[in-house]
Amino acid sequence: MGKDAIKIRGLYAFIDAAYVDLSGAGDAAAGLLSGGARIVQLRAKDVAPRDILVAARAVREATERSGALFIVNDRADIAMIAGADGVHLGQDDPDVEEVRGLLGPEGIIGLSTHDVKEAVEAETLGADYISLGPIFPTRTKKDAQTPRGLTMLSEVRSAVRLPIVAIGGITRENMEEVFKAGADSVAIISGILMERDIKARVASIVSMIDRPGAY
Ligand code: 3NM
Repeated sequence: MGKDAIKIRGLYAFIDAAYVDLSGAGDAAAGLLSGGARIVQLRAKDVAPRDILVAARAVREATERSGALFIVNDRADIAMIAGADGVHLGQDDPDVEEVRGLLGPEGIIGLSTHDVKEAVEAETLGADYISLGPIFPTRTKKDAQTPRGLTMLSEVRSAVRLPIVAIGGITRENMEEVFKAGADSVAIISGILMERDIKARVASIVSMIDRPGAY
């Protein structure tokens, strides 16, 4: 997929091993995609790389079929082997420049940021998008920092041109204010994966985002 076609906006959905049994990753991806998700990240902390790869291949197949973007959390190696569109890095992962050397100019590289300084740095380093979080309190990320709030999101919006994926405690109910504060995209993990019917939840989120004049 060429970079021109990349649109990091709207819903940024997840298959997170903390909520989804990875042996069913392909089915979970199908649920997200049939609900209308266009970006899917595979996030699997504390899972054997071999098992992440099997899941990544299943998610790649499903996302490929529907033309959605597929991003792997942390692992550039697994992203490359599975043919993902890109990788999402944390501040402790190898540098954006080094990973760019592996993925090439077409690979999408996202970087987690937590304040204006990190966001500006990410832009300088050549990231394709940033996440900013946690916006609100979250239980999904064990080592999450203190909530950043909507004011910091607005400050980061003013400081960078990169697409901003807001993350942390975002739900269907509060996402409107997050978009209004300057997010291009909202990452929602537990607010989707803890639902009994993830397809229906995604569909309702996507229809709110896509409605004419939304945000
Ligand atoms: N990263 P939920 S917060 C994966 O602050 C992640 O960078 C964060 O999960 C950050 O939507 C977070 O369930 C967890 O709150 C988001």
